[in-house]
This record gives sequence, C-alpha cells and structure tokens, in this order.
Amino acid sequence: MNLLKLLILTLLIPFTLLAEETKIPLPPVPYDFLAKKEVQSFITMLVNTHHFKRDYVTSVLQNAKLDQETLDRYTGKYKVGSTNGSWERYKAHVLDPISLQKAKEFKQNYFTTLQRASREYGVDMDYIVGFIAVESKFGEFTGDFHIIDALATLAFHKNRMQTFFKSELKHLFLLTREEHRDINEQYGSFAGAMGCVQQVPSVQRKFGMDYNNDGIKDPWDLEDCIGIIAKFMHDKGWREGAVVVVPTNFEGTRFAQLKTTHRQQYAVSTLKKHGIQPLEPFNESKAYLLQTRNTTHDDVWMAGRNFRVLTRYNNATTYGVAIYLIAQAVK
Ligand SMILES: [Ca+2]
Repeated sequence: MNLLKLLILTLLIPFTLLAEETKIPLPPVPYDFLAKKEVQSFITMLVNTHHFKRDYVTSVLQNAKLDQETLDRYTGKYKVGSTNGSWERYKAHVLDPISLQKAKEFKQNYFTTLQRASREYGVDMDYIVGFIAVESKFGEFTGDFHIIDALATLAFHKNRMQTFFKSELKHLFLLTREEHRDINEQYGSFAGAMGCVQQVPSVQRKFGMDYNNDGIKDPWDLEDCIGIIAKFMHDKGWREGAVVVVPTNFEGTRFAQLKTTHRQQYAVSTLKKHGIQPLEPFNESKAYLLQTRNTTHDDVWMAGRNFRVLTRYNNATTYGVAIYLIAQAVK
C-alpha cells in the first residue's frame, strides 16, 4: 500500500481526539537499539542505498530512546484514531466559540497568502483554514514528542503499523539531511507527525514547501502550511466552488435505513426514493451518505466528491464535517 494512502487512512489524529486522554508522563528511557539485528540491516540499507555515513546513522540510533508511551498507542493500550466518541464531544473541542473566533482571525491575518494559494491551486480558502484549525488549532498543538525516539521505537518494536514506521524513520533521515535539520531536534506527535498540518516525514518530503519564500520548508510555519494544504487539495482533485457536504431532511433518532460511508456513493435519485433530500442546493448526481452520531440522535448528510478530498488527509467522517463547519463559519 502506498505510504501516503496509509497515512491518510489511519495515521493523522487531530489533536482534538487526544485531548481527553489523561497524559501519564512516561519519559523515554535508554535502550540498546543496536543490539537488534533488524536495526543493523536498517543501518546497512541507509548506508548502501542512500549513502549515509555508517557512523552517523549508528550514533543517532545509539542515542535514540525507547518511548513506551508512543508504543502503547499502537499496541492496543490507547484508543488511537477512534472517532467513537459522540459528535457533540468532538464538536465541543473543534467548533467551540473560541476556536471559531481564532479561525476568523487567522483568515483575516493570512488573507493575502490564502488568496494566493486559492488562486494558484484552484481551491477554496475557507477549507484551507478548516484543515489547519482541525490539525493543530493554527500551530497551537503540534506535539512535543521527540520524533527520533518515537519513530525508532515504532519502527523496531512490534505494532500494527511497524512497516509504515520503519519507512517513516528512513524518511526522517532523508528529510533532515535534505533540509539541513538536526535529526535529534525534531518534535511532533507520538506518530512522528510534525507542524501545523501534522505531516509525517514522507508527507513533508512530498508536500513540504517554502510558501513564504524565506528559504526554509518549515512544517511549523503557517504560511508554508497554507501552501502544503492547498497543493494537497489540488493534487487530490478538489474542484473549486463545488459542493462539499450538506445537511439532509432526516429528523429521526437513529439512522439505519441505508449504509452511511464516505467510500461509496449513491445516486441522488436513489436517496430521494428513500425519502432523503438535501436541505441546501446539491448539484451533483451522486452523493456520499454520511452520518454523525450524537448522544441521542444522528445527523445525516449528503456529500459531494470534494468531501472525499478532506477524508484523504484523515479518514474520518467527523474530521471532514468539522472542516466543512469551520469553512462555513469563516465564510
Ligand atoms: Ca518558509
């Protein structure tokens, strides 16, 4: 499976999903990575295929620590990437009045850059605002895990995404060499994602850019992140001005009439036969039928092809709907 796809499917967890966990301070501890045979093969691969100096890679991994907290998240001890919590709870974190006010201010303060990105990539600026809001609240929550420790731990200890993390560790070596950064001084999420839109190293290598022309592709720079997201949306097929998602006329408690998913579309005429109609203009002939789950009832939505672009970054309906709602709020 392609790495980007894997990332988009499972990895990037908006900080808001994690905010409720009680963080137990478990500092990373010294660990003998070099004693592992697979670490030695990894070093040899970096030396032979990517022309790193053996001494350098060895010393980086010798100093890397075991981060048990990050490992626990991928071995079933934490609920990672879960969107099982109620929609109200999610909304309370992402769409509270203070966050929406911040989003409006961000749009105002970065209007010129947003306008440039929107023009250059043919995407709607309000959705760029929504992405950066949900990913990091405009750079406020970008993670303070030591990335080399997190990725070395996840690359060389059994977990459900070990292959992916081994590849990301390789990309971390490549990225820091390409961008002249100290591999030991990179901080981010427990999964090695960094900056305002939480890119893992492979994504920063692919989408990272210097959108404010200061000579640095900086994942923590909000203007650079505007460029990254605009390019991502463009590359994934965003169509400017096209419908994203609209509420429907469903007013019951639980919706179980049809399967709801952002992976499969229905003909709008089929939905109509089932009594489901959009409450706002919906000018595409097919729609994804979506549901957000409140404590006592479901909201049912119809989504266009643009919605799929949002969920290519993070594969959760709530994620996409939250970005839409922020975009509406800053319009
Ligand atoms: Ca820059």
